[in-house]
Amino acid sequence: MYRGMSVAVVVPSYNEETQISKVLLTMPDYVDRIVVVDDRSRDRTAAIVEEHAAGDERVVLLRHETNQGVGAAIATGYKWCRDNGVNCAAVMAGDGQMAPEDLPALLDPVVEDLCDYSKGNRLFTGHAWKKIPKIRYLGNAGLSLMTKVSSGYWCISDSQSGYTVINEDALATIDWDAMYKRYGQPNDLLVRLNIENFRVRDVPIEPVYNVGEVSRLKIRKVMFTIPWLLFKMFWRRMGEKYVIRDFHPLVLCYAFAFLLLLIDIPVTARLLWYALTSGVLLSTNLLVAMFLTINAFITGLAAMYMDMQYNQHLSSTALVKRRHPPRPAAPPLKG
Ligand SMILES: Nc1nc2c(ncn2[C@@H]2O[C@H](COP(=O)(O)OP(=O)(O)OP(=O)(O)O)[C@@H](O)[C@H]2O)c(=O)[nH]1
Ligand SMILES: [Mg+2]
Repeated sequence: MYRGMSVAVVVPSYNEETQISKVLLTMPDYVDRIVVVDDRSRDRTAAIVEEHAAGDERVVLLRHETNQGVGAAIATGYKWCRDNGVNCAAVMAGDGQMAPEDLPALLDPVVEDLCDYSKGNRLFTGHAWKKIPKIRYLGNAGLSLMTKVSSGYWCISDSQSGYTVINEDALATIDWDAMYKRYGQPNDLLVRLNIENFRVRDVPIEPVYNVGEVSRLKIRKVMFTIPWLLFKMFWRRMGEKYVIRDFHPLVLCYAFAFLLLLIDIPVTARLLWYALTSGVLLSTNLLVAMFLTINAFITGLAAMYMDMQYNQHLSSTALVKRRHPPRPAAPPLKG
């Protein structure tokens, strides 16, 4: 129990035989359940977890029959938490890159009902640039920017951080089977949370690297798959939030800006082609390209501004409490 709330930590694990013991042994005492999801590891991960479970009754081992990806492993853990009456579910990777000392700071805003989902942000610390491998830092910064646009959580960054805490309301609401199954899971979840108007907060945490972890993240792959996921989820959010559940003209502005951009690309390409191959600057073509670019830019900015205003209360640092009736004391966990 942490401040009167039951806490489970979901630990997605794939081939973590060298790391998993440390994660389990350093788990704070106030954690009620440690839900390790073995994603069909080919090494001794599951056997090691079973050994720990024999001596620590908090450890629950769930096993996937086939490897499904980190997002799917988290979804399995979340469903267990939802079905077993957990109040707050944290995620800590099985590779030991999440410092247990940071967990109270992530739990506090959720326990105090200041937000529904808190996530670690490794970019706040002054030494993030030195501690995080450069290519990861830059990739993360780019994806964070795209995730702001896609998710509507404009005050949130370090979108790739997997150190998070979610409350029971959100656990019960999100369709975990539909969540993205691989590395884009944190991005996908942020968009889903925004569609449901859940409050999200960033909490500064320490970046942890070189603790024996082996990252299987392939940058060349995720630099295409995650932006594509974000693009699709963006339009889904627009449709769900501003057309189906509510209406806001910002969706028209975004659609118009996108359409203008689509026309602008071949027009500008034609202009450049003529300029480079024959040295001729086609004046009508130039005017049309300028008109399209400026209008797409202004309309896009206006849409962003309206989206920011609409969602500000959901990720502002001055989050307000929801007016829930007082919570009853947490019942004993089922699992
Ligand atoms: N790569 C990978 N990890 C998985 C899978 N299923 C579960 N995991 C776990 O997901 C966690 C995160 O995976 P990592 O590959 O370290 O990715 P990351 O920590 O987000 O990224 P890095 O900053 O590169 O370490 C680890 O605890 C893995 O054991 C899977 O199918 N593939
Ligand atoms: Mg890792």
